[in-house]
Amino acid sequence: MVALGLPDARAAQQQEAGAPLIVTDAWVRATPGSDVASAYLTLRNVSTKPVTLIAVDSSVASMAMIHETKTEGGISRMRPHEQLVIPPGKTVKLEPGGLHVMLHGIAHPLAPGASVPLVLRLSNGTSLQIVALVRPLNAQ
Ligand SMILES: [Cu+2]
Repeated sequence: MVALGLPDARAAQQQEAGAPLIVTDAWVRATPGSDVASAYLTLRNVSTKPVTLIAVDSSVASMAMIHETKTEGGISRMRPHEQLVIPPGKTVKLEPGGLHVMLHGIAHPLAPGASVPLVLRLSNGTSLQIVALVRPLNAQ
């Protein structure tokens, strides 16, 4: 399990041994004056079966959803992305301009350097607890 509150990006990589997913580079964009934030992470499926991410929770947000940003006709829109399937041996990146975890109803502003706990719920009934680090508003 994860030791929450570690002031280090490596905290995001601490998880149960034998988990089918390796999560790296988990971060959240700082939210000055907003109760909504985007979280980004890299998911690598190290198992031999597809892994399906069905939901995300965070104790700092009242709701978290997987979103996808798509640009159509020059207009950028976000849509809920119900399930995220990571094929065996593949890596899926949630990054700015594409897939992300939308955190809604954030109780306190997230300042750069803060830690955000995330729980990734998988379709096999297991979940992964990770920690994302808050990066400045202009982080890429
Ligand atoms: Cu979004």
